[in-house]
Amino acid sequence: MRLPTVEDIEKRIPRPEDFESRARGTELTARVGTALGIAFGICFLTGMWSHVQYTQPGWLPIGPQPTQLYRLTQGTHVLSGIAAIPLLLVKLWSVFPRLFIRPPTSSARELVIEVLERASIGALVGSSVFMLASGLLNIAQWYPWEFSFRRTHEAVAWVAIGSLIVHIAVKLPVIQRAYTASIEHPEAHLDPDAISRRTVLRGALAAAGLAVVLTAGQTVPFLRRFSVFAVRDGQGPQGLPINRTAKAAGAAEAAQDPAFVLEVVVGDRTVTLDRDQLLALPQRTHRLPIACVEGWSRSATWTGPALRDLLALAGGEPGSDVTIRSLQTRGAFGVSRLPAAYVEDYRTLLALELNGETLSLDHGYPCRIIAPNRPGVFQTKWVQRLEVKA
Ligand SMILES: Nc1nc2c(c(=O)[nH]1)N[C@H]1C(S)=C(S)[C@@H](COP(=O)(O)O)O[C@H]1N2
Ligand SMILES: [Mo]
Repeated sequence: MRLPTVEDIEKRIPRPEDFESRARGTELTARVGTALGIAFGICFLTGMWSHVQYTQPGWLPIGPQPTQLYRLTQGTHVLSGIAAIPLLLVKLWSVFPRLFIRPPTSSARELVIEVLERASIGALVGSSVFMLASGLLNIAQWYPWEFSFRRTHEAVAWVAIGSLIVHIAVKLPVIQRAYTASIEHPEAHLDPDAISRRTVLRGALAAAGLAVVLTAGQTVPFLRRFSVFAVRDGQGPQGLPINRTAKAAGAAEAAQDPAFVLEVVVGDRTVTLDRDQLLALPQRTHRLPIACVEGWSRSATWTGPALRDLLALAGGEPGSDVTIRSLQTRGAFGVSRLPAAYVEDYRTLLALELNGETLSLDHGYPCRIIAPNRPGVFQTKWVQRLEVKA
Protein backbone atom coordinates (compact mmCIF):
# COMPACT_ATOMS: atom_id res chain seq x y z
CA MET A 1 0.00 0.00 0.00
CA ARG A 2 1.22 3.43 -0.96
CA LEU A 3 1.04 6.31 1.48
CA PRO A 4 -1.11 9.21 0.21
CA THR A 5 0.92 12.04 -1.24
CA VAL A 6 0.29 15.73 -0.65
CA GLU A 7 -1.41 15.85 -4.08
CA ASP A 8 -3.75 13.03 -3.11
CA ILE A 9 -4.80 14.85 0.01
CA GLU A 10 -5.15 18.13 -1.85
CA LYS A 11 -7.51 16.47 -4.33
CA ARG A 12 -9.79 15.39 -1.54
CA ILE A 13 -10.12 18.91 -0.12
CA PRO A 14 -13.10 20.60 -1.79
CA ARG A 15 -12.61 23.57 -4.09
CA PRO A 16 -14.78 26.68 -4.13
CA GLU A 17 -16.35 25.48 -7.41
CA ASP A 18 -17.56 22.34 -5.65
CA PHE A 19 -20.11 24.37 -3.72
CA GLU A 20 -22.87 24.76 -6.22
CA SER A 21 -25.66 26.46 -4.32
CA ARG A 22 -26.72 29.61 -6.16
CA ALA A 23 -28.01 30.94 -2.88
CA ARG A 24 -24.46 31.90 -1.97
CA GLY A 25 -22.90 34.96 -3.56
CA THR A 26 -21.28 38.31 -2.91
CA GLU A 27 -24.63 40.05 -3.44
CA LEU A 28 -26.03 38.17 -0.45
CA THR A 29 -22.85 38.41 1.63
CA ALA A 30 -22.73 42.20 1.24
CA ARG A 31 -26.34 42.62 2.38
CA VAL A 32 -26.10 40.29 5.36
CA GLY A 33 -22.74 41.91 6.10
CA THR A 34 -24.36 45.35 6.21
CA ALA A 35 -26.90 44.19 8.77
CA LEU A 36 -24.14 42.51 10.77
CA GLY A 37 -21.95 45.62 10.55
CA ILE A 38 -24.79 47.76 11.93
CA ALA A 39 -25.39 45.29 14.80
CA PHE A 40 -21.66 45.21 15.58
CA GLY A 41 -21.39 48.99 15.44
CA ILE A 42 -24.27 49.47 17.90
CA CYS A 43 -22.92 46.71 20.11
CA PHE A 44 -19.44 48.27 20.12
CA LEU A 45 -20.60 51.78 20.98
CA THR A 46 -23.00 50.72 23.73
CA GLY A 47 -20.36 48.34 25.06
CA MET A 48 -17.78 51.12 25.27
CA TRP A 49 -20.37 53.25 27.01
CA SER A 50 -20.78 50.53 29.59
CA HIS A 51 -17.02 50.51 30.21
CA VAL A 52 -17.10 54.27 30.65
CA GLN A 53 -19.95 54.05 33.15
CA TYR A 54 -18.13 51.27 34.92
CA THR A 55 -14.72 52.91 35.15
CA GLN A 56 -16.14 56.41 35.82
CA PRO A 57 -13.27 58.44 34.36
CA GLY A 58 -13.16 61.91 35.89
CA TRP A 59 -13.23 63.72 32.51
CA LEU A 60 -16.78 62.61 31.71
CA PRO A 61 -19.60 64.14 33.73
CA ILE A 62 -21.66 60.97 34.19
CA GLY A 63 -24.42 61.47 36.70
CA PRO A 64 -27.87 60.40 37.80
CA GLN A 65 -29.59 61.89 34.71
CA PRO A 66 -31.00 60.55 32.46
CA THR A 67 -32.33 58.02 34.94
CA GLN A 68 -32.88 55.23 32.40
CA LEU A 69 -29.73 55.80 30.32
CA TYR A 70 -27.69 52.80 31.41
CA ARG A 71 -30.75 50.61 31.23
CA LEU A 72 -31.23 51.68 27.61
CA THR A 73 -27.60 51.41 26.50
CA GLN A 74 -26.93 48.10 28.19
CA GLY A 75 -30.23 46.57 27.06
CA THR A 76 -29.37 47.66 23.51
CA HIS A 77 -25.86 46.27 23.88
CA VAL A 78 -27.03 42.80 24.79
CA LEU A 79 -29.85 42.77 22.22
CA SER A 80 -27.64 43.93 19.34
CA GLY A 81 -25.12 41.24 20.29
CA ILE A 82 -27.87 38.63 20.26
CA ALA A 83 -29.15 39.86 16.87
CA ALA A 84 -25.59 39.54 15.53
CA ILE A 85 -25.41 35.80 16.22
CA PRO A 86 -27.71 34.54 13.41
CA LEU A 87 -26.37 37.24 11.07
CA LEU A 88 -22.79 36.12 11.69
CA LEU A 89 -23.69 32.47 11.12
CA VAL A 90 -25.39 33.24 7.79
CA LYS A 91 -22.55 35.48 6.71
CA LEU A 92 -19.95 32.80 7.48
CA TRP A 93 -22.08 30.26 5.62
CA SER A 94 -22.26 32.55 2.59
CA VAL A 95 -18.47 32.83 2.29
CA PHE A 96 -17.60 29.34 3.47
CA PRO A 97 -16.43 28.07 0.02
CA ARG A 98 -13.82 30.84 -0.06
CA LEU A 99 -12.03 29.02 2.73
CA PHE A 100 -10.93 26.51 0.10
CA ILE A 101 -9.42 28.94 -2.36
CA ARG A 102 -5.89 27.65 -3.00
CA PRO A 103 -3.04 30.05 -2.22
CA PRO A 104 -1.73 31.78 -5.34
CA THR A 105 1.45 30.23 -6.69
CA SER A 106 2.26 32.79 -9.37
CA SER A 107 4.30 35.24 -7.31
CA ALA A 108 5.63 35.65 -3.82
CA ARG A 109 4.06 39.09 -3.64
CA GLU A 110 0.57 37.75 -4.30
CA LEU A 111 1.11 35.05 -1.75
CA VAL A 112 2.09 37.58 0.89
CA ILE A 113 -1.00 39.68 0.15
CA GLU A 114 -3.20 36.60 0.33
CA VAL A 115 -1.68 35.54 3.65
CA LEU A 116 -2.17 39.04 5.06
CA GLU A 117 -5.78 39.18 3.91
CA ARG A 118 -6.51 35.78 5.39
CA ALA A 119 -4.83 36.74 8.65
CA SER A 120 -6.99 39.87 8.92
CA ILE A 121 -10.14 37.86 8.21
CA GLY A 122 -8.98 35.28 10.73
CA ALA A 123 -8.63 38.02 13.34
CA LEU A 124 -12.09 39.37 12.48
CA VAL A 125 -13.83 36.00 12.61
CA GLY A 126 -11.95 34.88 15.72
CA SER A 127 -12.59 38.07 17.66
CA SER A 128 -16.25 38.25 16.54
CA VAL A 129 -16.91 34.69 17.63
CA PHE A 130 -15.13 35.37 20.92
CA MET A 131 -17.16 38.54 21.57
CA LEU A 132 -20.51 36.89 20.91
CA ALA A 133 -19.69 33.67 22.76
CA SER A 134 -18.23 35.37 25.84
CA GLY A 135 -21.11 37.85 25.92
CA LEU A 136 -23.63 35.05 25.71
CA LEU A 137 -21.97 33.13 28.52
CA ASN A 138 -21.90 36.32 30.56
CA ILE A 139 -25.65 36.89 30.25
CA ALA A 140 -26.12 33.28 31.29
CA GLN A 141 -23.91 34.18 34.28
CA TRP A 142 -21.56 31.38 33.46
CA TYR A 143 -17.89 32.30 33.80
CA PRO A 144 -15.95 29.19 32.82
CA TRP A 145 -12.72 31.14 32.39
CA GLU A 146 -9.97 32.43 34.59
CA PHE A 147 -9.52 35.87 33.03
CA SER A 148 -11.42 39.05 33.87
CA PHE A 149 -14.50 39.02 31.66
CA ARG A 150 -14.80 42.78 31.55
CA ARG A 151 -11.21 43.56 30.58
CA THR A 152 -10.95 40.77 28.02
CA HIS A 153 -14.34 41.53 26.47
CA GLU A 154 -13.22 45.14 26.10
CA ALA A 155 -9.75 44.38 24.72
CA VAL A 156 -11.01 41.91 22.14
CA ALA A 157 -13.73 44.40 21.14
CA TRP A 158 -10.99 46.71 19.88
CA VAL A 159 -9.51 43.87 17.84
CA ALA A 160 -12.96 43.11 16.42
CA ILE A 161 -13.85 46.68 15.52
CA GLY A 162 -10.35 47.38 14.13
CA SER A 163 -10.35 44.32 11.90
CA LEU A 164 -13.95 45.07 10.87
CA ILE A 165 -12.97 48.56 9.68
CA VAL A 166 -10.00 47.13 7.75
CA HIS A 167 -12.27 44.46 6.27
CA ILE A 168 -14.87 46.98 5.09
CA ALA A 169 -12.16 49.22 3.62
CA VAL A 170 -10.56 46.33 1.73
CA LYS A 171 -13.89 45.02 0.48
CA LEU A 172 -15.46 48.36 -0.39
CA PRO A 173 -15.19 47.92 -4.19
CA VAL A 174 -16.68 44.41 -3.89
CA ILE A 175 -19.47 45.69 -1.67
CA GLN A 176 -20.29 48.51 -4.09
CA ARG A 177 -20.43 46.09 -7.00
CA ALA A 178 -22.62 43.71 -5.02
CA TYR A 179 -25.14 46.46 -4.32
CA THR A 180 -25.38 47.59 -7.93
CA ALA A 181 -26.24 44.04 -9.04
CA SER A 182 -29.53 42.31 -8.36
CA ILE A 183 -29.30 40.11 -5.28
CA GLU A 184 -30.28 36.92 -7.14
CA HIS A 185 -27.89 34.72 -9.12
CA PRO A 186 -28.24 35.57 -12.85
CA GLU A 187 -29.22 31.95 -13.53
CA ALA A 188 -31.47 31.53 -10.51
CA HIS A 189 -34.53 31.21 -12.80
CA LEU A 190 -33.10 27.96 -14.21
CA ASP A 191 -33.88 26.25 -10.93
CA PRO A 192 -37.05 27.81 -9.51
CA ASP A 193 -37.26 25.24 -6.71
CA ALA A 194 -33.88 26.12 -5.22
CA ILE A 195 -33.76 28.41 -2.23
CA SER A 196 -33.21 31.99 -3.36
CA ARG A 197 -30.77 34.50 -1.93
CA ARG A 198 -33.65 36.76 -1.05
CA THR A 199 -35.11 33.98 1.08
CA VAL A 200 -31.78 33.47 2.84
CA LEU A 201 -31.49 37.21 3.50
CA ARG A 202 -35.04 37.45 4.82
CA GLY A 203 -34.47 34.35 6.91
CA ALA A 204 -31.32 35.84 8.45
CA LEU A 205 -33.07 39.11 9.27
CA ALA A 206 -36.10 37.28 10.66
CA ALA A 207 -33.87 35.07 12.82
CA ALA A 208 -32.12 38.17 14.18
CA GLY A 209 -35.48 39.82 14.90
CA LEU A 210 -36.85 36.73 16.54
CA ALA A 211 -33.77 36.31 18.73
CA VAL A 212 -34.27 39.90 19.91
CA VAL A 213 -37.97 39.45 20.65
CA LEU A 214 -37.32 36.21 22.49
CA THR A 215 -34.84 37.85 24.85
CA ALA A 216 -35.93 41.49 25.00
CA GLY A 217 -38.49 40.81 27.73
CA GLN A 218 -35.68 40.81 30.25
CA THR A 219 -35.47 44.54 29.79
CA VAL A 220 -38.66 45.61 27.90
CA PRO A 221 -41.61 44.88 30.21
CA PHE A 222 -44.36 44.37 27.57
CA LEU A 223 -42.28 41.74 25.77
CA ARG A 224 -41.86 39.64 28.87
CA ARG A 225 -44.56 37.17 27.85
CA PHE A 226 -42.74 36.30 24.63
CA SER A 227 -39.26 36.14 25.98
CA VAL A 228 -38.82 32.45 26.50
CA PHE A 229 -35.05 32.84 26.12
CA ALA A 230 -34.70 35.70 28.57
CA VAL A 231 -32.25 34.67 31.24
CA ARG A 232 -33.94 36.83 33.85
CA ASP A 233 -37.66 36.59 33.41
CA GLY A 234 -38.60 39.11 36.05
CA GLN A 235 -39.33 36.46 38.60
CA GLY A 236 -37.86 36.73 42.04
CA PRO A 237 -39.01 37.79 45.47
CA GLN A 238 -40.80 41.14 45.53
CA GLY A 239 -41.17 41.12 41.73
CA LEU A 240 -37.48 41.61 41.00
CA PRO A 241 -34.87 39.08 39.82
CA ILE A 242 -31.96 38.31 42.11
CA ASN A 243 -28.47 38.63 40.88
CA ARG A 244 -26.64 36.97 43.75
CA THR A 245 -28.20 35.59 46.91
CA ALA A 246 -27.11 36.58 50.41
CA LYS A 247 -25.94 33.03 50.98
CA ALA A 248 -23.79 33.00 47.82
CA ALA A 249 -22.22 36.31 48.86
CA GLY A 250 -21.56 35.06 52.38
CA ALA A 251 -23.68 37.86 53.81
CA ALA A 252 -26.70 35.95 55.16
CA GLU A 253 -25.60 35.62 58.75
CA ALA A 254 -24.37 39.17 59.31
CA ALA A 255 -27.37 40.61 57.45
CA GLN A 256 -29.84 38.87 59.80
CA ASP A 257 -27.96 39.67 62.99
CA PRO A 258 -30.36 41.70 65.22
CA ALA A 259 -27.33 43.63 66.48
CA PHE A 260 -26.71 45.06 62.98
CA VAL A 261 -25.73 48.71 62.83
CA LEU A 262 -24.90 50.86 59.84
CA GLU A 263 -21.72 52.90 60.17
CA VAL A 264 -21.58 56.33 58.57
CA VAL A 265 -18.01 57.60 58.60
CA VAL A 266 -17.18 61.16 57.58
CA GLY A 267 -13.51 61.91 58.14
CA ASP A 268 -12.88 60.96 61.75
CA ARG A 269 -16.56 61.12 62.77
CA THR A 270 -18.57 57.93 62.93
CA VAL A 271 -22.31 57.72 63.46
CA THR A 272 -23.96 54.33 63.92
CA LEU A 273 -27.64 53.61 63.30
CA ASP A 274 -29.62 50.43 63.73
CA ARG A 275 -32.45 49.56 61.37
CA ASP A 276 -35.14 51.15 63.54
CA GLN A 277 -33.19 54.39 63.65
CA LEU A 278 -32.85 54.27 59.86
CA LEU A 279 -36.62 53.81 59.58
CA ALA A 280 -37.18 56.78 61.89
CA LEU A 281 -35.37 59.14 59.50
CA PRO A 282 -37.39 61.00 56.82
CA GLN A 283 -38.19 58.40 54.17
CA ARG A 284 -38.32 58.96 50.43
CA THR A 285 -39.91 56.76 47.79
CA HIS A 286 -38.73 56.58 44.17
CA ARG A 287 -39.25 54.34 41.21
CA LEU A 288 -35.82 53.36 39.89
CA PRO A 289 -34.49 50.51 37.76
CA ILE A 290 -31.90 47.88 38.48
CA ALA A 291 -30.04 47.68 35.16
CA CYS A 292 -27.67 44.75 35.19
CA VAL A 293 -24.63 44.61 32.93
CA GLU A 294 -25.90 41.20 31.85
CA GLY A 295 -28.73 42.92 30.02
CA TRP A 296 -31.73 42.41 32.26
CA SER A 297 -33.35 45.41 33.89
CA ARG A 298 -36.44 46.07 35.92
CA SER A 299 -37.98 49.07 37.64
CA ALA A 300 -39.13 48.88 41.21
CA THR A 301 -40.34 51.20 43.94
CA TRP A 302 -37.75 51.81 46.63
CA THR A 303 -38.16 53.51 50.01
CA GLY A 304 -35.54 54.68 52.48
CA PRO A 305 -33.60 57.73 53.64
CA ALA A 306 -31.77 59.76 50.97
CA LEU A 307 -28.07 59.00 51.15
CA ARG A 308 -27.42 62.70 51.31
CA ASP A 309 -29.50 63.15 54.47
CA LEU A 310 -27.77 60.20 56.05
CA LEU A 311 -24.31 61.61 55.43
CA ALA A 312 -25.39 64.97 56.80
CA LEU A 313 -25.99 63.26 60.17
CA ALA A 314 -22.26 62.66 60.39
CA GLY A 315 -21.42 66.14 59.13
CA GLY A 316 -20.95 65.16 55.47
CA GLU A 317 -21.08 68.02 52.99
CA PRO A 318 -22.42 67.59 49.46
CA GLY A 319 -19.70 67.26 46.88
CA SER A 320 -17.80 64.23 48.11
CA ASP A 321 -17.61 60.72 46.72
CA VAL A 322 -18.79 57.96 49.04
CA THR A 323 -17.30 54.51 49.45
CA ILE A 324 -19.91 51.85 50.18
CA ARG A 325 -18.92 48.63 51.91
CA SER A 326 -21.18 45.65 52.26
CA LEU A 327 -21.35 42.83 54.78
CA GLN A 328 -20.44 40.44 51.98
CA THR A 329 -17.59 38.03 52.68
CA ARG A 330 -17.32 36.21 49.34
CA GLY A 331 -16.85 37.28 45.72
CA ALA A 332 -16.74 40.59 43.87
CA PHE A 333 -18.90 43.74 44.10
CA GLY A 334 -18.78 44.00 47.89
CA VAL A 335 -17.45 47.58 47.66
CA SER A 336 -18.48 50.43 45.35
CA ARG A 337 -17.61 54.09 45.01
CA LEU A 338 -20.46 56.50 44.44
CA PRO A 339 -19.39 59.75 42.71
CA ALA A 340 -20.55 63.00 44.28
CA ALA A 341 -23.00 63.74 41.43
CA TYR A 342 -25.06 60.72 42.49
CA VAL A 343 -24.76 61.42 46.20
CA GLU A 344 -26.23 64.88 45.67
CA ASP A 345 -29.36 63.52 43.97
CA TYR A 346 -32.16 63.07 46.52
CA ARG A 347 -33.31 59.96 44.65
CA THR A 348 -30.14 58.12 45.69
CA LEU A 349 -31.42 56.07 48.59
CA LEU A 350 -30.28 53.70 51.22
CA ALA A 351 -33.30 51.55 50.52
CA LEU A 352 -35.04 49.74 53.38
CA GLU A 353 -38.16 48.74 51.46
CA LEU A 354 -38.81 47.35 48.01
CA ASN A 355 -42.25 47.55 46.37
CA GLY A 356 -43.83 48.44 49.68
CA GLU A 357 -42.36 45.58 51.70
CA THR A 358 -39.33 45.21 53.91
CA LEU A 359 -36.36 44.52 51.66
CA SER A 360 -35.92 40.76 51.34
CA LEU A 361 -32.64 39.20 52.42
CA ASP A 362 -31.57 38.47 48.85
CA HIS A 363 -32.38 41.98 47.69
CA GLY A 364 -30.05 43.43 50.30
CA TYR A 365 -31.67 43.42 53.77
CA PRO A 366 -31.10 45.27 56.05
CA CYS A 367 -30.30 48.08 53.59
CA ARG A 368 -28.95 48.62 50.09
CA ILE A 369 -27.94 51.39 47.74
CA ILE A 370 -30.20 52.35 44.87
CA ALA A 371 -29.23 55.26 42.61
CA PRO A 372 -30.52 56.47 39.22
CA ASN A 373 -28.56 55.63 36.04
CA ARG A 374 -26.11 53.23 37.64
CA PRO A 375 -24.87 49.88 36.36
CA GLY A 376 -26.49 47.17 38.50
CA VAL A 377 -23.15 45.98 39.84
CA PHE A 378 -22.85 49.21 41.82
CA GLN A 379 -26.28 48.97 43.48
CA THR A 380 -24.58 47.50 46.53
CA LYS A 381 -26.65 45.19 48.72
CA TRP A 382 -26.26 44.41 52.47
CA VAL A 383 -24.65 47.79 53.14
CA GLN A 384 -22.62 47.94 56.32
CA ARG A 385 -20.59 51.12 56.07
CA LEU A 386 -20.60 54.45 54.21
CA GLU A 387 -17.32 56.35 54.14
CA VAL A 388 -16.48 59.88 53.12
CA LYS A 389 -12.85 60.92 53.21
CA ALA A 390 -12.44 64.19 55.10
N1 LIG B 1 -22.95 43.34 47.98
C1 LIG B 1 -23.35 43.07 46.71
N2 LIG B 1 -24.20 43.89 46.10
C2 LIG B 1 -24.61 43.64 44.83
C3 LIG B 1 -24.14 42.51 44.13
C4 LIG B 1 -23.24 41.65 44.78
O1 LIG B 1 -22.79 40.65 44.24
N3 LIG B 1 -22.86 41.96 46.08
N4 LIG B 1 -24.56 42.29 42.82
C5 LIG B 1 -24.96 43.50 42.07
C6 LIG B 1 -25.54 43.23 40.78
S1 LIG B 1 -24.49 42.64 39.59
C7 LIG B 1 -26.84 43.55 40.47
S2 LIG B 1 -27.42 43.43 38.90
C8 LIG B 1 -27.78 43.99 41.51
C9 LIG B 1 -29.01 43.15 41.46
O2 LIG B 1 -29.85 43.42 42.53
P1 LIG B 1 -30.97 42.40 42.97
O3 LIG B 1 -30.32 41.07 43.15
O4 LIG B 1 -31.61 42.93 44.18
O5 LIG B 1 -31.93 42.37 41.80
O6 LIG B 1 -27.20 43.93 42.78
C10 LIG B 1 -25.89 44.40 42.87
N5 LIG B 1 -25.49 44.50 44.26
MO1 LIG C 1 -25.56 42.74 37.68
